[in-house]
Amino acid sequence: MKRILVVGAGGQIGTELVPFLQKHYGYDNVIAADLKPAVVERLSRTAIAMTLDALNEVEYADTVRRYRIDAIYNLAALLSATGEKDPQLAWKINMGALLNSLNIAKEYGCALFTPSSIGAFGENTPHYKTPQDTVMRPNTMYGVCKVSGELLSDYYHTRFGVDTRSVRFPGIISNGAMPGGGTTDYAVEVFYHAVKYGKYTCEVPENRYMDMLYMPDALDAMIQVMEADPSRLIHRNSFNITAMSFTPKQLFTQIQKRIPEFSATYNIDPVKDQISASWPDCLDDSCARKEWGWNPRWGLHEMVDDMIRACREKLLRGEF
Ligand code: AKB
Repeated sequence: MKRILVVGAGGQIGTELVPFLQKHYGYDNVIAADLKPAVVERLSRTAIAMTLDALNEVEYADTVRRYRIDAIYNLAALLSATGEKDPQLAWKINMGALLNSLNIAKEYGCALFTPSSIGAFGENTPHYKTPQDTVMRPNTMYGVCKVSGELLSDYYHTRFGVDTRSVRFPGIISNGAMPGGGTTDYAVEVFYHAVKYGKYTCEVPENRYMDMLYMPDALDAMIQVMEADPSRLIHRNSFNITAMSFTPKQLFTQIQKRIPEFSATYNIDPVKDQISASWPDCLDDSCARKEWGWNPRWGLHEMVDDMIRACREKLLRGEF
């Protein structure tokens, strides 16, 4: 059985990826690592957990050696809006964690998954049905890191034979840990606000389309791409994937249908406005479908039903 290390395990994706991997590979075969001791304390209630700074190559390599790790999921990163507040820090963390992961994967023969993003695209990219292989000239530091990361990961595969694989995540909607610092965060926050307060102020323009994915599909995607038959992979870093594309207004209309008292207002954040305007409206994910069988199960309506149900349950339990 494979042994997996999840780096940055306490974030939005890691919090749900760790139990998902445990179900797939066994509890003892999944190690959850995060920078923050308080987060590691939380993770350790349900997983083998440890403190790890992904920028410390010696400590990182030592962990991989000690636990005889076969595959790394490198989730350590600052997201798009936070990245614009301190671009140099975003480069340091996002590229530093990736470069260490690549070198350690090369040294110890590990497979490596590092998510890319719709943020890898930019204003000059075709926005409708954005092709798998197209213009990539992002104008955010997050996007610059994602494109650089895709190129580096492909380079380590062709030059050194490292088994690097990745998907370009759209906004991920989930009800485990909150996202933080992303442009697509509104699509998660709104559910908590709708259930608790019946209102929400959105920082993204009402008619701005962006691709989205519900967490169960994001989890499936990560395992599926990592377990895919390598002989079928024409691409590696990174695959377009999507399950739905909607505007804030369209999402809020669906919430209103289920919570009639809900109302939304807008207070546009200029940074999120500019970032979201430069991203695709909807991706073409046909290569992922063809090369490793990507086939999302959750659309807008099922996702909205499930998010409202989950947030109501959390509210009843006093969790927010
Ligand atoms: C963000 O909004 O920065 C992320 C992403 C789409 O990569 N959720």
